Amino acid sequence: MHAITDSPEWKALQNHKAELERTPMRALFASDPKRAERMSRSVGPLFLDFSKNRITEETLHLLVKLAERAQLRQTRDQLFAGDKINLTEDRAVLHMALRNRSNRPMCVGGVDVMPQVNAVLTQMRAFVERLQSGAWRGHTNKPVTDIVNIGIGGSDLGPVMVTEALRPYWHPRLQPHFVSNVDGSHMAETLKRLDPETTLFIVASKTFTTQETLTNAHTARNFVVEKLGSEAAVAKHFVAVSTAEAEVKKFGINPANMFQFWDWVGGRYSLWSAIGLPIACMVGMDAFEELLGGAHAMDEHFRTAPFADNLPVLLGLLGVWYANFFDAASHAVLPYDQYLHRLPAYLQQADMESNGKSTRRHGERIGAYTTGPIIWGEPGTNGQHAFYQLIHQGTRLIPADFIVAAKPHHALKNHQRILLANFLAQTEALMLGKTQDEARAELEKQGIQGDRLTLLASHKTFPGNRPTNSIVLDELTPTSLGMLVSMYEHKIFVQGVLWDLNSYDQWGVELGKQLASKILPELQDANAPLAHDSSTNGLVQHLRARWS
Ligand code: G6Q
Repeated sequence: MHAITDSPEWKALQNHKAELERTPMRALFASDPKRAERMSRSVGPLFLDFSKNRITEETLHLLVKLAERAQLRQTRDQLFAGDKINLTEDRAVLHMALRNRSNRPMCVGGVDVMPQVNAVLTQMRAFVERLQSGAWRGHTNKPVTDIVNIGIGGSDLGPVMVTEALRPYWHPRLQPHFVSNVDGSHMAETLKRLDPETTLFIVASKTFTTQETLTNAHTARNFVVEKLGSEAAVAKHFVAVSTAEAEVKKFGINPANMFQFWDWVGGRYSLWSAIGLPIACMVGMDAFEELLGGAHAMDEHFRTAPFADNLPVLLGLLGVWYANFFDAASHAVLPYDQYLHRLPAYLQQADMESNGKSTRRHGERIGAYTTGPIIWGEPGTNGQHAFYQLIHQGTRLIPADFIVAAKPHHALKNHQRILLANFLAQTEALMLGKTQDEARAELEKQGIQGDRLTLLASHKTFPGNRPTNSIVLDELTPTSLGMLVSMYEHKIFVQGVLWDLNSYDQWGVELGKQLASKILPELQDANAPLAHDSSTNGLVQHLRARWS
């Protein structure tokens, strides 16, 4: 099969880029007072202004043609139809069914999955209501005050990110904790602060075989049994979320306390499933269902809106534009919202695990183009005092998404005004830059002259023309958050289609799972023979001598 880079649409974009290079964004704005109006779109409470990008209407038109060439429409239809588009794992990709609030049938292998989805939602509601009301009691008959989610990767990052984002909705009696790392300090530090009598552990693992999660879960189990003096306590202090009932039973958790999901839900797309249980415990089932509703509204938009008005399609195409035509190696996610402080880490997994690949769907190696960018970021305004220097004046082009909620959850109006002013000022400055003449004029006003003026003017010049998307939520609510996350999930899908990737497997993750289990016995037995490279052998010996 031909690579997308051989298509006339790709060539047309290359030529167009060469032409466009002569016109900076500054000039595009100056020549068209309606630019922002024409390059903004709303879906419910989510507003996207993508006018501060190095594009014209022609660019958009050519990018949409590229999407057509890549068969985006057909692949999107296959996705929603439950076709097994995850070819290497022979699975459908249907996390949209988990939040399908319309309840129209969605099928995998000809079977409507909605009844199972709704049954688990009902089970979750009953559990969450008992937990929040205090009806669920621990072994010593006390209500739960602390919830510890034990999971890693997709069974951790989504729940943490959303739970943190929805902090204003937390139940007042409950505190969440998330233990993911196998580094014992993560569990040890968490357990130090917990009373076993009032703690509930949620063991979250799709496969229920992940070494880190099972190690942490066994440690937590020992803690409960030891402190409460009875194996019977496990039933009151442990629930599981998994696709693997037999493994859950083996661990000793009663299947009645197990919340199920299915193999057509990828780990990093699973926060909408029972993997979202810690979220629901903290914010309540109504708010959790609002989160699902927001994501569903974005699914419907993605499924039906024309490409030129379709937020995930637009964001996906803009990403391709910079990654492939401007050689942008990374993409920054900059939430101007402290509640969204884990969004960059969450999107790092969602995007990089999905599109960090170099094999095409049918097995050909990719040589002629780059795929998924490095995703990174931190909340603003903190980032401004750290890495924004490089975004403004570095030699690399770093497209960035700026995300903000107009209405805050607090009453500190002055803080919000300053936050919004910074959000606006940064995207404006990145677009406009500052010419050498402007820098000189500013310095002259301060009375600086001669060689010093020349030196400072060149250091205080900003190239500008640096692209940003502005994403504005009316307010950070379960609904708008659901929309935001679903928008990014579909953006990732769009890019995967353009790059001809299977965005839904993760062989790099599986490799990590295999490798450590090979070396583990060599740390358990100090005399085990070593047959690695000299560096690894040396490190094993170095560690053996210092540890245990
Ligand atoms: C996500 C990945 C990976 C996975 C973890 C945890 O898409 O597959 O991050 O979520 O490795 O796996 P389990 O849920 O099976 O423990």
